[in-house]
Amino acid sequence: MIRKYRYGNPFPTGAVACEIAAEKKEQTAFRLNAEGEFTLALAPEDCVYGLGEAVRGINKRGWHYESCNEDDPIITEKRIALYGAHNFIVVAGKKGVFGAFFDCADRVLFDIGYTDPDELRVKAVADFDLYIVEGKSAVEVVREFRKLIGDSYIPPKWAFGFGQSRWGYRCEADIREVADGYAESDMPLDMIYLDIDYMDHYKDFTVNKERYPDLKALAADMKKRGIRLIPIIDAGVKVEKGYDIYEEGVEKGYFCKDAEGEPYVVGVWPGDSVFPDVLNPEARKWFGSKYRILLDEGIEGFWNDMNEPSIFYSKKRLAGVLEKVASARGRNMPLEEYHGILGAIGTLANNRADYAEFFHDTPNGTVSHLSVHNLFGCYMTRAAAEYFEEYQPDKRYLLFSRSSHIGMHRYGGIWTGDNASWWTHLLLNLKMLPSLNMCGFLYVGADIGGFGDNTSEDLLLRWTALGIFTPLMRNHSTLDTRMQECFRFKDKKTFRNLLGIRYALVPWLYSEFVKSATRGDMMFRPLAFDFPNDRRARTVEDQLMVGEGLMIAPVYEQNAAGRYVYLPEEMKMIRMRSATDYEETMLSAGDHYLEIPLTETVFFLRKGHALPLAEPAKCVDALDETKLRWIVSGNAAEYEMYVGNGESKSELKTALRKLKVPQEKK
Ligand code: MIG
Repeated sequence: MIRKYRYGNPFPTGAVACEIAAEKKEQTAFRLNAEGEFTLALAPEDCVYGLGEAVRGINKRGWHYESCNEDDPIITEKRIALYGAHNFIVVAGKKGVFGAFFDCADRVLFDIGYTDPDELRVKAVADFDLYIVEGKSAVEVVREFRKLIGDSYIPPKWAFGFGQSRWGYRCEADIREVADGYAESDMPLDMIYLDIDYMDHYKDFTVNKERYPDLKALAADMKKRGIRLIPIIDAGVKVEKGYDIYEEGVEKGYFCKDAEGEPYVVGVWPGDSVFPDVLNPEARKWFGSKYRILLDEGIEGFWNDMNEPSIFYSKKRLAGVLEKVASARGRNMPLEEYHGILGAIGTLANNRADYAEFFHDTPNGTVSHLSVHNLFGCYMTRAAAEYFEEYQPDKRYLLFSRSSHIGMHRYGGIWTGDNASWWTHLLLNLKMLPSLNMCGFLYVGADIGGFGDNTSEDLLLRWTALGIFTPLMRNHSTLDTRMQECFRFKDKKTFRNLLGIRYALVPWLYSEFVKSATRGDMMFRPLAFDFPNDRRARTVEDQLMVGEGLMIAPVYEQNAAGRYVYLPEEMKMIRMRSATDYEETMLSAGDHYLEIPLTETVFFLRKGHALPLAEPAKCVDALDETKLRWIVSGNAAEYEMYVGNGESKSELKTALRKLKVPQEKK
């Protein structure tokens, strides 16, 4: 059951897929306090879940959050906002369970027992719709909510393979080195990502001909080897005379404009840049159609970046700072002034005052960017998805974005941005998964091994062992860090085995993904969602339920020989050295200390469930889903599997099979 309440005259975000009428009389569990906050008393046992991409726990209690999409690569516990605006929470506890979605284009503040440990406070800074979602369980509440926001994006099946990325691959030879490195080490690979250096001077939809003389031939050659090239697209379009996309956009008025109606210029990777006005349907259509330029080169997937949108500086603000610096030249500068200059430089990037300086032409009139800031990444990704739909209605493309808003889950996935090679970020990766799924984002993953800073072999091994289970499985790192491709490390055998396990699991992962997407389920769930009456399960922050009946408990600490795992009930433990070399052991309910060496992956299967395993292959297209081995836990009769090559949308209508499962091996 969902009830809608309207407060004021909100800007339509597009988050909701089916319109429902607003209630006349307000009747929610919240109270409105003098500060305009919606408050709710929290009992000690109440848990608050949700908020998608955010720092800290699976249970969000004890901190405050703000949806205010921001590009800041230092992701620590002190952050209150990351790249996405996912304003949905589920409160579960003493008085039952319900969900609340604050559908607001502007910022929403969530104080979840931070100011007052026993109180939840939510405040939207602009007009909004509030949806109250009821259901018997958290799983049911999420299902209802997902009906409201519409079906999640389903990528092609090959996107469930493994991808290698790095900001710093310079040219075709580097790409070939990566492909060869994986092939020679007998490790599978489905995607190599092209970061901003493939472009000509960071110009969207161009290719640097010196670095990539023939992208089309390279893409075709790679595809023969089972590898797709996935280029990045940035939000900022270079200001340059003669650059067709810039000139066309200016002529048609498709870029965001300043108060005088001139294209608003900021500095991002290409230097002076302008933003396509993706909230203007015509401009959105136009920008989306540009992806065609790369589709024509044989490209089948993209990642959208810098779309908070990120601003390094605005022209105006930079001019002011440069003036200050110039005026200090040759003078004995007082230290206060020096600090003032440093401070001013520090406020150049992503300054909210700059977001107030430009405007969008929307069907609802001209609006300040500031008031719809959180929608930009969502609408940029929507631009691409809507074009793909128009161009090849039945084909599935890979598409994911850094910035997002609920609603974008229908158009693409997300990766969780600039993490670092820190053990704490391995755990954060795990914690974000259920929260993202609640908000509709199913095709998700983090930069495995860590984006910033130097990884270590053990961190990459442990992280890859978690990544095996995430739909988007990509190893990505930044400039000037240690090279991070699996084949560059000493224990190649274990990397090969880990990737082999991933590929063996692809038929299962894909099936669980599609089922979750089409049924409104979460692929990753907190233990408490599957075991609502288990008090202990509510406190588990480092294990997750995955798909039907599986549980993961990765090792996330350096030099740990293993870890404690909590089993809410008797389960089968699967200890894998490789996709074909594993042991199955029943474990009783309760706490177990398990030794888990770097060379092993351990997971658990509830009784009554079966897990199909394919023979590992060098890429997803080469997997043979007719030859399956089964791991069976207890009495399981059948398994619902989605078969097929997963390239078309229509295929899904006839791809569901009920497979008979063999008897459990004892
Ligand atoms: O300012 O394209 O999060 O994945 O490698 C940095 C370069 C821009 C940020 C993305 C990251 C990507 C990087 N980008």
